[in-house]
Amino acid sequence: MATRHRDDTIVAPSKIKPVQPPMYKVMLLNDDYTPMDFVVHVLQHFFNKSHEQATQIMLKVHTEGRGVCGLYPADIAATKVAQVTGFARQHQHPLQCVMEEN
Ligand code: TYC
Repeated sequence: MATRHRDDTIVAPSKIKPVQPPMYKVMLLNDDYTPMDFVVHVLQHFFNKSHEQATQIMLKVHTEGRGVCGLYPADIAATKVAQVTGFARQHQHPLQCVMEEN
């Protein structure tokens, strides 16, 4: 619908469709050494999951090999990957966090 401004300027509706940025899945990969409670903590702290959601995702990764933690634009996904990887290495865990175009 056209918008009439206070000075009577009429602005036609834009025909430009907003382009959605490409989204990336941030995923955790399973390994044999990272403690389960550490993975649950990571999911709560970096991906804002409840303890219950985090536990479900952790168990999915543990049994299926990988699991999605969230869907983000490229720059935010890359930041999550770097933060999780850095946090895991600080604690001497081999946990792998990767991103993949959706
Ligand atoms: N497999 C690990 C264990 O048995 C737990 C684990 C879950 C590790 C998820 C990584 O992304 C992961 N301690």
